Formats: sequence, structure tokens, C-alpha cells
Amino acid sequence: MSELKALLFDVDGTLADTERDGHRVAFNRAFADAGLDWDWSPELYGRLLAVTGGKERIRYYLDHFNQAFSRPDDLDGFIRGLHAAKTEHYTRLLAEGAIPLRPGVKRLIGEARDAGLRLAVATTTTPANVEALLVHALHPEAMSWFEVIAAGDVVPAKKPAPDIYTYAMEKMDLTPADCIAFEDSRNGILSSQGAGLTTIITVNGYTTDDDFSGAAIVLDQYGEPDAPFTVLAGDAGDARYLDLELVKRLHHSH
Ligand code: XBP
Ligand code: MG
Repeated sequence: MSELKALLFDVDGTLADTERDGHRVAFNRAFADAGLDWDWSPELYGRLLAVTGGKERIRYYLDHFNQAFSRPDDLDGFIRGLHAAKTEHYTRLLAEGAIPLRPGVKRLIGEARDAGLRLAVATTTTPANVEALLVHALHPEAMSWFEVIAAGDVVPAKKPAPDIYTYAMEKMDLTPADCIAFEDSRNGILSSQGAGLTTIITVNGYTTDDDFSGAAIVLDQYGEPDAPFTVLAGDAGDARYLDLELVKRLHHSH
């Protein structure tokens, strides 16, 4: 097994709990702006998360949960417009500081930077959303900390397809053995493992019951020295929180 050179992070659910109080709220605001009476409850949104990508999720909603809606002639353009308005609402929410990073994320990224590890993002969300989260929740200069931000429509097949991780590694001229991935969902780990990556999982409210077979470890959070994680599957040895040493150990043994 080669030495660990890079950490590849998913964004939504992994760096921050963005779905329920961020993306969902932004979708609903965009629907209201457009005069639609659609309301995605937290429960319904959990079901819609079966499909990654906001535009794809709107289409999935129409196909499976709102067949009665009379579709405009240009459905693609209609969805694109709604989604652009949703992105405006979402980035504004983040600029207002509505969504913090999950526990331990800032510390772990700091440890990785201090150790000279390379960083990248591999996500299905829109690039503007990644920037809004990194700048407002991590650090004003955080965009420059990430060598590659692989996001959104840059690959046609979103997660669970492996393409976004493969794209990020190609840009960095790295192989899966050089990297480790951080994910929070079934679609996420299907993507990272499909790209050949060892994967560390932190679950969230929407993904606790997901199947994470093959994960290097499944945690409830990265944790902090004074606020330990709970190990849901796998072996953390004596570790109480996810630090770079444990990341390297998991990379080495998987
Ligand atoms: C995240 C997504 C995204 C967001 C919404 O999945 O599926 O679509 O929910 O963002 P993952 P957009 O964490 O697996 O990357 O509306 O910008 O698509
Ligand atoms: Mg995710």
C-alpha cells in the first residue's frame, strides 16, 4: 500500500449537515418564488435524496411524487431555472452562516494541511455551493487549500457513478492507492468505492440506516479531543476522535 498523499472530501452531509436545513429550505424558497405550491418536508426530502443532483432531484420528484403537475413544454429549461433560483437561495443561506461545519472537520483539514497532504473535493453539488460553504464555514481563503474542486455537472454521471472521484484523481495525477475518501451516504460510498478508494464514513440523520459495506470505518462524527466519536462499524483502536494518525492507519490497513 502506498503512502497516503491526498484526502478527497464529499461535501453535503460530510463536511456539513447541509441537506435538511440548507438545500431543502432553498428548494422550497425557489418553489415559492415561482408560485408553485410544492413543499418538500424533511421526511419527503429524505426520500428524494435517493437521487443526487438538484436538477435530477426535481425531475425525480415530478416523476414519482407529483405526477399531477402539468409540465411546461420546456421542462428542462423550467427545471434549470428553478435550480438556479435554488442555488441563489442556498448560497445566501450559507453567507448568513446558517450551516456550520460538522465537528472535527476544521481540525482534521488543518492537520492534513500541516502535514503537507493534498486536498480535493468530489461532490455532486453545484460549484457555487461548495465555494459558499468553504468560504463562510471553513476559512475565507479555503478555496485555495483545495487543489481540485470536482463538482456538479463537470461529469455527466453523478454519484453513485464513480466518475467524479475518477475525475478528481486524474486532475491530481494520483491513483486510488494514494488517496482516501470521506463520505456520508450510500450513493457516496458506491461512488468512492467504485473509483477504488478506501472510504471513511460519518453518518448523519438521513443516512444512519444506509448500507456502508466495505467502509474502512463508520463513525457518527469525526469528534474532537473533548467530544469523542462513536464507532458504528470498524476498528478505531485506542482513538477517541478521527485524527490524521487514524486516517493513515485506516488507509494503510484497507
Ligand atoms: C449531494 C447532492 C446534491 C445536493 C444539492 O450529494 O445530491 O445534489 O443535495 O445540490 P453528495 P445541487 O453529498 O453525495 O455529493 O442542488 O447543487 O445539486
Ligand atoms: Mg454526501
